[in-house]
Amino acid sequence: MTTISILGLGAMGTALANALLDAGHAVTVWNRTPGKDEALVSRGARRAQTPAEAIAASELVVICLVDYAGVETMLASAEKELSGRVVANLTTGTPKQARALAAWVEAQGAAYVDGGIMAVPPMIGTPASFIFYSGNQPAFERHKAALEAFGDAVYVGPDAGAAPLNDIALLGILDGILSGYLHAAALIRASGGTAEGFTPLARRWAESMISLFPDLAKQIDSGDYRAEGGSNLAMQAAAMDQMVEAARDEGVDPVLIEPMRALIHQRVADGFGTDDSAGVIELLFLNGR
Ligand code: FVH
Repeated sequence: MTTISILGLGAMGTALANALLDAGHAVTVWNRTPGKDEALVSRGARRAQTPAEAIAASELVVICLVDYAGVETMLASAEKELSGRVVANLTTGTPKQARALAAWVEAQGAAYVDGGIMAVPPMIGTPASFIFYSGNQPAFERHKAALEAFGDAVYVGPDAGAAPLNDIALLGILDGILSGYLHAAALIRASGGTAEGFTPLARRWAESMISLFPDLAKQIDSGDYRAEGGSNLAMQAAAMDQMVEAARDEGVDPVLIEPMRALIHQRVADGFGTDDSAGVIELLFLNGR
């Protein structure tokens, strides 16, 4: 069993620390505001008074604060203790922030691994939880078994920015699904139905649409969006006009579906009306594909 320090005992940091204790590791904890460590200490965790003390206690240092600004300030206060440690930073951030922090941490003589947590606190340590990791691969491999106490550890490459990139990509899918479901449920509620009654059908539809991802991926990677017997964009532009009109008729603001409608119309206006909808992706690349 490894000795591991956890810095940041919010909802997520506390769940991570509990998962390590469940797995039998020796755990040292630190949190900026005192008092959040009581339950963990009563389970056997050791309390550190400062970030420097927590970092000095273990080779593997797991950080989970609310943002990178906090992480940077905290690590700067413990600069001297970093040499020889492995910093696994599971704080949500951007790829750019992760790369800059990785360079700084490695310049202090420590190894940097970034993490993107694809779970909410109650899921940590269950089979439903997975975490993207990127950055220093030897350091990741050395501590992979311990990190798996949190959930499946998925390494996505040596670029420290790769974990947050995958994290925000999947969060984009979450937002899309949530937007679609809220729009649909608003329509059902506004016309007297219940979200609960409608949800089994919504789920069936969502599952069959998700099964289209591999076909969409082939089109996106090849850049060949021809609709062969499928659903062309000109037809979809007309259908989206009806969806927007129907929403207003039923007393629902179409704000969540308007952006996609605008993109589909743009793609048709650009001369791609006979293509499939995956071609809309070409309008998203700010610097070319
Ligand atoms: N909770 C969730 O559902 C999501 C799931 C996916 C991943 N996120 C990310 O995890 C990071 C931490 O989230 P959290 O849920 O633990 O957040 P809080 O419960 O609000 O706790 C925040 C902790 O951060 C500490 N903190 C904030 N600023 C500083 C700072 N300048 N210096 C030191 N520590 C700081 C805060 O300390 P305190 O307020 O208790 O003193 C908490 O320990 C986050 O990136 C999510 O996006 C969670």
